[in-house]
Amino acid sequence: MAFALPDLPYAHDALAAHGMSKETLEYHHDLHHKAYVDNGNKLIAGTEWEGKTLEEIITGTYNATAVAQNGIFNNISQLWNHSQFWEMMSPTKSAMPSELEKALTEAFGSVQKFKDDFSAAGAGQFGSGWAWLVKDKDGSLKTTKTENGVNPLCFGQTALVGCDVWEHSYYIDFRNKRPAYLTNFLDNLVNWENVASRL
Ligand code: MN3
Repeated sequence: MAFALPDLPYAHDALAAHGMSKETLEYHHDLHHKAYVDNGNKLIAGTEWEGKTLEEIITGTYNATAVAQNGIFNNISQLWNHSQFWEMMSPTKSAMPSELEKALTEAFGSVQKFKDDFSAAGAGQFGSGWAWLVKDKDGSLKTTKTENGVNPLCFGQTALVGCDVWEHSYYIDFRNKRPAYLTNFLDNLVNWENVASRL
């Protein structure tokens, strides 16, 4: 069974009032995400990875030395990353569940310090990549940044929330202002109930 492009969990214009336009979601979901799905399916067809789960393919091809495996990793990890990303946002502003607020305060000192660290990770990622809040193997919460399609699964971590900092994710709405895009993501777009459910 080939992988399918998941539908957005909301309408294309549902996030427009919160800083992510219909045009961005049309390009980002319908074209960019779809391309990762189509290319990923094409690349795994007839290989040992056909029929495996996204998670198995991502962890199995991360850091692969063969060029063909790199192509599989890049596309399949981006397929997974974007499927998570849409679920991590909501058109309805949600209050942060208390268990998440408590965990962030314990790990970072305050929710605001977590947001500052997360934004700094995303702004400091040179070129394309992602900013993450992860639960590490020892259970601790950390902010990280990864390049291109690399994600927390590669390091045995759980992705709690991730923000796409490829230019295609923010250039239509924020032009070159990546820090403003990150601040808006944290303040207006994150579905904190989804994040808490990943704890
Ligand atoms: Mn993207």
